[in-house]
Amino acid sequence: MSKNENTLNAAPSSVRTHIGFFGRMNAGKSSLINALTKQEVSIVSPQPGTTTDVVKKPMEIHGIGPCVLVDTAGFDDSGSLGEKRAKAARKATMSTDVAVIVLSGEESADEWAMEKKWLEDFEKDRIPVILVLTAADRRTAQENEKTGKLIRQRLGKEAVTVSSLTGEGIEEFKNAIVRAAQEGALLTPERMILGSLVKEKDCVLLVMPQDPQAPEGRLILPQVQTIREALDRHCITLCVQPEEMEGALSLLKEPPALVVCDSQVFDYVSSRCPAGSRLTSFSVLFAAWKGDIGYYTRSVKKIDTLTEDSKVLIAECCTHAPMEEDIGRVKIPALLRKKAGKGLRVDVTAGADFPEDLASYDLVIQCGACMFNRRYVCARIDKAKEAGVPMTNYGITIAYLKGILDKVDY
Ligand SMILES: Nc1nc2c(ncn2[C@@H]2O[C@H](COP(=O)(O)OP(=O)(O)OP(=O)(O)O)[C@@H](O)[C@H]2O)c(=O)[nH]1
Ligand code: SF4
Ligand SMILES: [Mg+2]
Repeated sequence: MSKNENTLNAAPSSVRTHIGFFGRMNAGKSSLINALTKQEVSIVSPQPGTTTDVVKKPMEIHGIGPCVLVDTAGFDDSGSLGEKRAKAARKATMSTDVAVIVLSGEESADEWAMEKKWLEDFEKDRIPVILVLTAADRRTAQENEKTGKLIRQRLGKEAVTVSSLTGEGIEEFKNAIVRAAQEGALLTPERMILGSLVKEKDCVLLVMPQDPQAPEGRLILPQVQTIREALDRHCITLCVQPEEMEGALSLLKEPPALVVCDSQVFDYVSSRCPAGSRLTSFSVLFAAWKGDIGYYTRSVKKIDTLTEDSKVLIAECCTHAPMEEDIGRVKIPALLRKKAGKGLRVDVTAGADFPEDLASYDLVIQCGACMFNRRYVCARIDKAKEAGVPMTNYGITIAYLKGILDKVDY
């Protein structure tokens, strides 16, 4: 988490539009970000390969709202270190909502072959792309027009011509970002966290244990986001710890429209949930909000056919995951082994490392991905689908193993 996000007021990264800047070394990616933000976000130099790691800059763009600008290393970076950097740039595409491909114009020698491939890959993933022809100040107006025409012919798409040095075209580029973000939102409409489970004036009871594992002095992000959405949607929003659940219910004239709880206390809450209330868990809500709930619920049935010879991958998005560590590394493996046998192999990955060779797994179980955006989780799901591997997540797995999945609404 960046320092900027670490304040209570900043929008979390998971809800920000991620705008990724891609292109060859020295194309002018970092300069373009600096020109857009009017700040020294990334180091710029004439030396190819200056940006060696992904650099993220949270900012607000009028018309989009909170977003993150993601600078990457050149995708043509070669040599063993270079390949690593190019791979990191490729990884950054997983969370990209809007892709900017920066062209210096010098790639015309090989007719923008690399850019064309990247453009096609983004389009295949339904990610809106903006082509930017930069360094306009280095060419005459006529030359810019000629290069723009060649790009259009070769890539089948108009480029915005800019100069990061003089600021020419930057405003037009900003407008192109706003249009692309809106286009992206239309291509993959997001449901709200509470989906269609509630309407205005409904009562929502949130059961949230604040045990020693909970962070000191604050609520975890899924809880904060759900409370905020329930308030925005003008629901009557009650928050309790499990011990106070029955007390809260006894104060109400009618059962709440919806009860949302933490997956650890599902049994407890489910046994006390009034018949007239819908019941769900934060993890299930976030699975539906962030991922492909249909694929998750179909995939979870794979658990029934796991044996001692099977291999399961537990995939956590963070390297530091105090809340979920216990669930992913201890609880779920224990529950699976109880069902499939002690020999069941369970691998755990943490952070951005999502194995390339998913095909060797019988099932992938993803964490709640609370810190990550929908695009990132969907990119992981697409990889699993491509490899023909079932993939589900923590909340769905626990609900299924406890036999309560059919009692859960989403
Ligand atoms: N004249 C001019 N020079 C530019 C422009 N944009 C970038 N440059 C120069 O091009 C060189 C490379 O710019 P960077 O922004 O570092 O390029 P990059 O794509 O981030 O490069 P890597 O991080 O090495 O992959 C620098 O010397 C910049 O000053 C521009 O619009 N006009
Ligand atoms: S659910 Fe995933 S993203 Fe959220 S804290 Fe745990 S490991 Fe990180
Ligand atoms: Mg750079």
